[in-house]
Amino acid sequence: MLPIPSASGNRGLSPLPPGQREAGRFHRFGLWPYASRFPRHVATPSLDVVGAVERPLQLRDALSGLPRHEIRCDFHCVTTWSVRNLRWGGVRFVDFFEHVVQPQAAPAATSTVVALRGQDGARTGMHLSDLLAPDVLLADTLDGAPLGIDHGAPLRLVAPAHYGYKWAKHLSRIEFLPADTLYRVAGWRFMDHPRARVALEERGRVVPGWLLRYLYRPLINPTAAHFARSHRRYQQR
Ligand SMILES: Nc1nc2c(c(=O)[nH]1)N[C@H]1C(S)=C(S)[C@@H](COP(=O)(O)O)O[C@H]1N2
Ligand SMILES: [Mo]
Repeated sequence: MLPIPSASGNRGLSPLPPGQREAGRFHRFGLWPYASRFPRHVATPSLDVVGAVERPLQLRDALSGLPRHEIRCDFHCVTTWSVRNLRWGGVRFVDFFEHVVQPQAAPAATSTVVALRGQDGARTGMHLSDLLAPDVLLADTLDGAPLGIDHGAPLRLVAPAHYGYKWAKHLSRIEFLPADTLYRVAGWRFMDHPRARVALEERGRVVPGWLLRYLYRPLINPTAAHFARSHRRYQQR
């Protein structure tokens, strides 16, 4: 298991990024409607690779055969709460891309945007160049244990330099798109910045990041409570 240094820093080493505050716990979180949508397949991290590729893939176990890594990093939700020093395990996206996607699927060279979709139907997208950063993981463990339903089982993206809404949970499909394609997003488009870099406070489109801080903060407690309630109901089924 190879540790990867993270740009986002660990406890005590760096101040929180602009506008962020440390939360007491790692909430289950997201857009309201997704609170009660849960993945159907949790046994293995299966993943479809589609879009501008020569050969679409339906992988039963996306991480198999690839080198495993661990990373310690902070998590920053766009609504301004952060948790520090989480330990994620999985496979680097860049390794998955170079050893599986490129040889098997052969994505078009013009495809520089990747749409990410979860089993719950949540959608976002990232620049391929951001996904290829050395600290981006396809993660299946958190703090040494298998990823739970609350934090994205069976597979989620971990992208330390980007806001939490890019960390697709229950990841089930990645779609290669030409650079100028508008991928579908969960929620309203203004809420999804194409890069969403935490250090630059790219919280959303059009509306400046510092202003979104104040619009989002009142939503944190009710949203976290709603997600926790839905999760409890799911566990009691
Ligand atoms: N599939 C899926 N991925 C998702 C979401 C979601 O609702 N569904 N919410 C996003 C948002 S807005 C945040 S802040 C983080 C929250 O991750 P957590 O629930 O592990 O804290 O997941 C992101 N990834
Ligand atoms: Mo979020």
